Amino acid sequence: MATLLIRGGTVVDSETQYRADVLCVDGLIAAIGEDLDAPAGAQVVDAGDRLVMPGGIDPHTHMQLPFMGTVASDDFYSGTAAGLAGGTTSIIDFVIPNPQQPLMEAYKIWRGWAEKAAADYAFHVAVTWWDDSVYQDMGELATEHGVASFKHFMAYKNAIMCDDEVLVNSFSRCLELGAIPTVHAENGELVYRLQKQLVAQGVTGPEGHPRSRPPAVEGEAANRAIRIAEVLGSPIYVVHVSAKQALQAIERARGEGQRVFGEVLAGHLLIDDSVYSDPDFTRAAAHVMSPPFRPKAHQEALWQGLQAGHLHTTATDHCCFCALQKAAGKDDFTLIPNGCAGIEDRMSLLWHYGVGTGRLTPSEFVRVTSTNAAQIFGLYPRKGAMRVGADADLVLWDPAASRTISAETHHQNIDYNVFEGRTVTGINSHTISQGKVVWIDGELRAERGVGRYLPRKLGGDYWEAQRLRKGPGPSNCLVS
Ligand code: URQ
Ligand code: ZN
Ligand code: ZN
Repeated sequence: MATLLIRGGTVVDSETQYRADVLCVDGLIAAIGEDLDAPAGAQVVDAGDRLVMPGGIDPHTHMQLPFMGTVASDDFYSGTAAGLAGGTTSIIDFVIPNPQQPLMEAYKIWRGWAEKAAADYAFHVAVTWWDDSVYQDMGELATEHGVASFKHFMAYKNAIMCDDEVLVNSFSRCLELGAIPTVHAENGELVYRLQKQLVAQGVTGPEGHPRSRPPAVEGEAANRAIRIAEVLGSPIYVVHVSAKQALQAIERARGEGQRVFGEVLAGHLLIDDSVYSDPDFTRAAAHVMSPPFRPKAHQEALWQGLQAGHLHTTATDHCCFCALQKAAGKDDFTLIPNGCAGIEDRMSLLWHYGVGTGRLTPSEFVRVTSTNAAQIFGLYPRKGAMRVGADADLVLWDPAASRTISAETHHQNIDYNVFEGRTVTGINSHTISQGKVVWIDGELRAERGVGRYLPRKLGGDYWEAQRLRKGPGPSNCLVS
């Protein structure tokens, strides 16, 4: 029986903070209280002046994703291990079937890949095409495998892009199942047209990437997806909101009582589009991801959206491609594999730039790095909660300690770090996963294959609330 007692810390959850010991037995939180006794044989960690918080949940990663002719360089072991090093103890990754590929077939392939994970994981499953078999597979995935969210790429024409027919069919199916639809909101037709125009004008470098995906391209798609969900009466979650225009679409809908959730990446909160003007191809290409990093004004708007509660989760979209892989687009930016890393640095970045500046309280930090994602995606209170019976996934947080981010020292399997050189104050001295210390003062003790698949709860409070509402518009819903 593995027993760990974390003594003398300050527990921080999504609501409050208080001095308490935390006892973990066999991977679960067994007790939280003052002056707990250490059972015989227990490992005791003295928390000192540190905080004890739920381990981070990153609701948006792509470990070893086959994409744009290559495969993301962090796999389910190395990527989750890097997450543990930075205080993230669960991920929600993506099964992305090729068009015409059965969803169940793709799901089984991804499940196989994930068996090497060092931390717990769940999957959003992408709906990239439609016919009755997709309808059936969504039902099996939801009811038999606990897939409580389905992804829709509105970008990536001629690859995994969904048209409105797929969106309408799939959102309707999600509502029937009590699963939440999520969207990558960029108008893929516009991107395609702008890419062709730019290349024809001789713009082939990474500077073409943001010009082919201006903020309006994201704003249109976000609004369209939100309106479709409104008419169908389904909640909706917009991933990697990067532009004011998309945030405004969310704010409007939420102001009218529609259930819309937003996600923001650490990268989009901190990095602006000047990175694409770098004359060095490798450095500029390292920042090619979609949606792209935006002009400065968008970052402040995103912080305000996070503080105002219109953006609910922070993520990384961790999707690593090394310089050699990015070089595929040396002569044509549309061929640069899209994606950046972030899983190891998200927690410290959000603390340093969020709590450290007064934008977020410690409890709000817990909400946006862990609890909200758990509640939206059906993992709460197993994950994201400081309560007896929850998984013992925790971080010991030292608000006074600092580290400097660098590809030289990070554990991510990529030769570049988009946060290179930033010194952050507020780091995890320990990470506890399944009740075991897997990170302690710079030593990573990740174990290959101990990560578990997380089936998730369907429906939830907002489904019941949704069902009670009648009539057209946001209150409309398919009452069974
Ligand atoms: O679009 C995504 O979320 C995947 C393909 C990762 N790449 C990216 O640029 N965001
Ligand atoms: Zn995306
Ligand atoms: Zn993604």
